[in-house]
Amino acid sequence: MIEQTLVLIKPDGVARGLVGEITKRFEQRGLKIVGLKLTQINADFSKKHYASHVDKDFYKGLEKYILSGPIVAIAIEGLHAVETVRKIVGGTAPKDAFVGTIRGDFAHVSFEHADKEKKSVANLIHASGTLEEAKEEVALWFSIDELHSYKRTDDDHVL
Ligand code: FUP
Repeated sequence: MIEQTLVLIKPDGVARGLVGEITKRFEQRGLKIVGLKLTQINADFSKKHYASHVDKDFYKGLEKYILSGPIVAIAIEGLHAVETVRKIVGGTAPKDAFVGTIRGDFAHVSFEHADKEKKSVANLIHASGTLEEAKEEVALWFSIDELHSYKRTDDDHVL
C-alpha cells in the first residue's frame, strides 16, 4: 500500500512563489518527500512526460506553458499516495476544483477562458493519475540515486 507518486509544481507555481505553500500541504498530511529538484525541461522531455497528450489540440499550448520556466519535481511516498496526492491537488480545471485543494485555493481559471485565450489552463500542479503512471513518471523524472529512503520522526504517529 506504500506508493510513490510524482508531483510537479509547474512554472506558474514556482513564479508565484508557491513552492513552500504547496510542498507544505503534502508534508502536513504525513506524506514523505523522497525526491526533490528544481529543473527546466526542454521540448523533447515535455513530449516524453505528456506522451498521451502530444497529438491533442491543446498540446501546443501545454508545451509552451510547461517550458515557460523552471519546475519543481517532487517524488512523494506514502500510503495510497497516488490517490491522496490527487485529492490534495484537486480537479484539473481550477474553476471546478474544490476549495481546500491546492488548485481550488490558489487558482480559478476555466477551460473556457484558457481556450478563448489560446492558452493552457494554468493549474499549478501535475500529479500522477494512476499507480502505473506514477511508476513511469517517477522513473522518468528521477534517477535511482536521486530517490532517498529515510524515517520521518512522525512516521510512528502517522502510519
Ligand atoms: P491532470 O491529470 O489533472 O494533470 O490533467 P490532464 O492529464 O488531463 O491534462 C494535463 C494538462 O493539460 C492539464 F494540467 C491542463 C492541460 N489541459 C488543457 O489545457 N486543456 C484540456 O482540454 C485538457 C488538459
